[in-house]
Amino acid sequence: MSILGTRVLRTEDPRFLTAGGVYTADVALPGACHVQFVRSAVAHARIRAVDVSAALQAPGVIAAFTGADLGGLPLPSPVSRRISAEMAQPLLARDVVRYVGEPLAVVVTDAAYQGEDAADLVDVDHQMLPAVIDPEQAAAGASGLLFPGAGSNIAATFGDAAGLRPDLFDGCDVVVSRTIVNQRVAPAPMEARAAAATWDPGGRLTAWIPNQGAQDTRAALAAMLGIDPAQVRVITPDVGGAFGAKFGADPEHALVCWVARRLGRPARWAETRAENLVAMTHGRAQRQTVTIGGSRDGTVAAYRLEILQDAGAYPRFGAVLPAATILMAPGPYAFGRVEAVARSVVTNTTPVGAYRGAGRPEATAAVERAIDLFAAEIVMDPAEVRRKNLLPRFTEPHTTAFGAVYDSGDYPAALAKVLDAAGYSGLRDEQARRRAAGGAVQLGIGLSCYVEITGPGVEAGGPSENATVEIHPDGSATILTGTSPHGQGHATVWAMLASEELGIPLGEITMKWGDTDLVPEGGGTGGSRSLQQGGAAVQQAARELVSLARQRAARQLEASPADLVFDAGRSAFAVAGDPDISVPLTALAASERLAVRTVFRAPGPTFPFGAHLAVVEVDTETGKAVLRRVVTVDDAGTVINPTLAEGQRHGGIAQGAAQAFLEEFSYDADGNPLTTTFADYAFVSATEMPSFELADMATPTRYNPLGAKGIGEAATIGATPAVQNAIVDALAHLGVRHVDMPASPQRIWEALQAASVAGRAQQPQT
Ligand code: MCN
Repeated sequence: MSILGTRVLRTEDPRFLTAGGVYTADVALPGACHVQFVRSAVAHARIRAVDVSAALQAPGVIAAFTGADLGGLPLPSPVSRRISAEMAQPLLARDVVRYVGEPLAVVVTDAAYQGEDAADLVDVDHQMLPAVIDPEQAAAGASGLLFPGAGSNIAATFGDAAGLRPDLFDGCDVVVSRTIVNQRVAPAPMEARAAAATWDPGGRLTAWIPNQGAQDTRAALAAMLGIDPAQVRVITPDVGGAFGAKFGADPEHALVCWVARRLGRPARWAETRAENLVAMTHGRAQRQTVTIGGSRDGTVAAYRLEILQDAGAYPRFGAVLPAATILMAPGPYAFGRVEAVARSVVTNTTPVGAYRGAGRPEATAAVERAIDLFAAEIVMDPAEVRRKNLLPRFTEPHTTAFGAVYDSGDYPAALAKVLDAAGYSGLRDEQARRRAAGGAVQLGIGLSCYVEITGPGVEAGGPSENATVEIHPDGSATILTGTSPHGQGHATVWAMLASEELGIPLGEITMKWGDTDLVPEGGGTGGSRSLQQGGAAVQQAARELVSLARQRAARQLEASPADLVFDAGRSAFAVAGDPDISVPLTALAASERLAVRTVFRAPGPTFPFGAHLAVVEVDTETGKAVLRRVVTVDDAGTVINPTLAEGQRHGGIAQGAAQAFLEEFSYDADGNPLTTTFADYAFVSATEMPSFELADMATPTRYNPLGAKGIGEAATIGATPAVQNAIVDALAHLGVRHVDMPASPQRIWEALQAASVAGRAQQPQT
């Protein structure tokens, strides 16, 4: 029986549950000094002077540095060629600070606590500049420019340069338009950022950094430090979650390395939660205008998405994510005409980066809200509108208007399955009963259908990943992988894949990753790429290893390779028809090193899809929404380990639902962050979540031999609009058409008040 598709428990967990992990802050680095960042307390100001003299007198202080000390370092290059070099973030602010939390000096101490005290003594002389917080105002440029040299606050534009088509909605009976907010959220991994660094006498750096791909982190560090990547070794200790925000390296990581070199002494840093909330990149932060038009029979003829992306103070990955949102704008629908454009603007807020889904949840949120707005306008069941407009099942790749090539899909089946699993008509009956009874607590049912892109790669020839499999004479095996798990369970699944091919027990297989000296190349873990490329590479390496071993076994057994059969049960080759004449892999490994390194290359990304249904109860007197049920179909092709895939779905649903009704990183008009602790940032916990109901569906892809697509982000993408739509649906009979996220009690209450005022205004006057 195959081990693939079975519920193998995570082999990683016994260590985490007993001895505990070894995170960057736990890495022993004798003699290390501690780096404390002095961060801007104001959103936008010209720096007249940074005086570190008082800090230098404080107990334990070894040194203090400001931007002026970093003269020799190159300015980081922009994340994309589209973005003006004027908008680069110096490692320490020089002349201007542009967001609360921007590093402007460092204090180096013997002990970490001394740094916190000493940083308070650094005196910054500011000349305040107007803070630009609202992205619309930023785009208009009326309240000032963040980078006068760039001539505009618009960092990049995307979509058809010719502009919007005036005739897009011609012939539509009904056209609905609305501006909606896909709010800024904090990735909030359990482990905040950290770094530890030391230089050897030959001038080579070793840096321990929690990351999503040591090779990318090495490249980013080398670029910021102005050195050759070969001079950098990155080691990835255990990583306590990343959610997209630990790719590459941040200025803080490079500065820790720079301090270690400057002082000739190992250096380390581990940030606090409050620091993490203001200074790690944020996610989402789009304002979207959706326009949808069609006929009263429910057919959508045209859809337009206009995106205003808040990139934060310095354009990072978030500034270019609208490209992904545009690519996925039409989602799983067969709309006749689609159009999408975007502008990314800089504001005096924390830079925006990738966050679970990275551009795709925004696309799904927009189109799924648009479908519900359209359904409400034509008074049709939103499930019916979706059914009418979904692309029919396809088995050959389908190319969209924006050039995305969907590999395989059956969107109507996913919708049918979720409606069936949830008991949709029964839920609508229950809703009707509650509405008729007129109680305070009303029921809302929300749907979302999605398709997303996983494993996108920019490499010519298709996205790829490498793996090495080695068998040792003692019967154990080692896998080296270019992926970089931080909660996804690759050690378990990669071992399952190798065990299946080689017959080596899981307990005998060790996986290594995240050390650039050991695995110099690799794409890391992001975009839910790992199984379909990294896992496929492990399978390919194991198969190639069996082929190599077959040649050697044939020599030993003096047989023709074709006459040998590999018995994975015994992990041995035997002569066909004569199982007693055999040679085990271990014996072959004893006589000569038995290892294969391979690169798996996929023809392209894959497109997982699904449908989510959320049920909420909303108290129409207090505005409080409670999530009662989430039922999902998340089709990621063939599933290799259902326990891990379901774990990904659980985490994704919770994170996605949290955006809909709880989480928001917010600022006041002056750019002061208002949500810098978990007391203010409504971080989701298990108590806000019901048990999730997961229905199975698997439409394999032909883009890898596993048939697997990604599952790491899918549920985050599906859950947000389903929950938001459910909240609006609970209030629909009271005249509410939309509630922005997070649908807090206040927002819900305000929407109800506005609807009731509007309703009264429409009543005939007596
Ligand atoms: N899997 C499977 N069958 C499939 C697809 C996946 O059994 N058809 C399994 C894989 O073997 C793997 C897991 O599910 O164990 C996720 O695989 P995959 O979909 O390939 O995604 P990645 O491993 O590349 O994970 C990346 C994804 C991303 S992009 C974010 S963001 C995210 C996420 O994973 N961040 C996470 N999940 C996270 N989970 C944790 N605990 N922490 C994070 O920071």
